[in-house]
Amino acid sequence: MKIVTRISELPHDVGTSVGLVPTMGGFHDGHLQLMKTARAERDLVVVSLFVNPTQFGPSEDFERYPRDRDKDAALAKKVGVDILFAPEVGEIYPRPGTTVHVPVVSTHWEGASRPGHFAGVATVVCKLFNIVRPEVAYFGLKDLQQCLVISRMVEDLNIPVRVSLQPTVREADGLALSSRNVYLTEEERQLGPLIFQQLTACKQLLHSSILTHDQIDEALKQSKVKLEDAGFRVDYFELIELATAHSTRSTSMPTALIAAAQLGKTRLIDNILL
Ligand code: PAJ
Repeated sequence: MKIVTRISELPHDVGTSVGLVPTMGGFHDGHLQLMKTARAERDLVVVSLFVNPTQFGPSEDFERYPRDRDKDAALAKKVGVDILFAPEVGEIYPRPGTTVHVPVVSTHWEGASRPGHFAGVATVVCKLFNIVRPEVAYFGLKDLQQCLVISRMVEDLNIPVRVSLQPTVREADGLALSSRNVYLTEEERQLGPLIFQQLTACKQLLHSSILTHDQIDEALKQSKVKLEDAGFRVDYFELIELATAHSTRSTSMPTALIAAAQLGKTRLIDNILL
């Protein structure tokens, strides 16, 4: 595996089918599963490792975000990654520049709680697509709204990349793997799986019979209350339609239940497709 920090050092016009896995490091099995899938499907696998400053708010964890390039490089090498692209901030952002704003799917949820977050994500991912020029780019459904934002950007801007969305990798008890799980205390770690339990319970309820709008409202509220009672500060627990990432009370089109909650100092997000 080659570690590359300069855009100019990346191979050009390799003529093979390139797979890109964009990441911010702190690799866990969720990241590694994306790399393994890319490895199985593509000739050349490029993983980007870049803690992107533009997607962090001023009071967020950019400075303390887990960074261990050597450890990440060893893990990536083990799963057969060809190139680890780990640029410095100045390589990606040599000056304040053009930004990408994705409408509709960016506005609510993570977009509302973290102003500017999705513009930062869309801008860096658009740049990575143009820098690496992959045939396929792999993303995890763990960050469902991010998947919707990137898919919409690719469609709207006619970017010649296929976006491949991969299932969420979980701990045995249901907690979605996340680089931020390292922030959880032991007690918080025990509580963590309750988010996925509530998402699953709510999904079962929605599938068990045709519910009225009021009954769906009530089911969402109950899940929220259960999480709050356990000690979470719930940001949202919602039913959304995938086309717009806006709330819905109908399950006749593709939808998902999405949740975000603060546990101590850590913000956890999760979702389940219906
Ligand atoms: P990061 O949080 O490092 O995640 C990199 C990729 O791993 C994303 O596609 C994310 O959805 C996926 N991922 C994280 N946890 C996962 C899990 N438990 N199961 C499956 N996939 C998982 O997401 C980002 O970085 C950044 O926003 C990025 C897209 C790299 C732009 O900076």
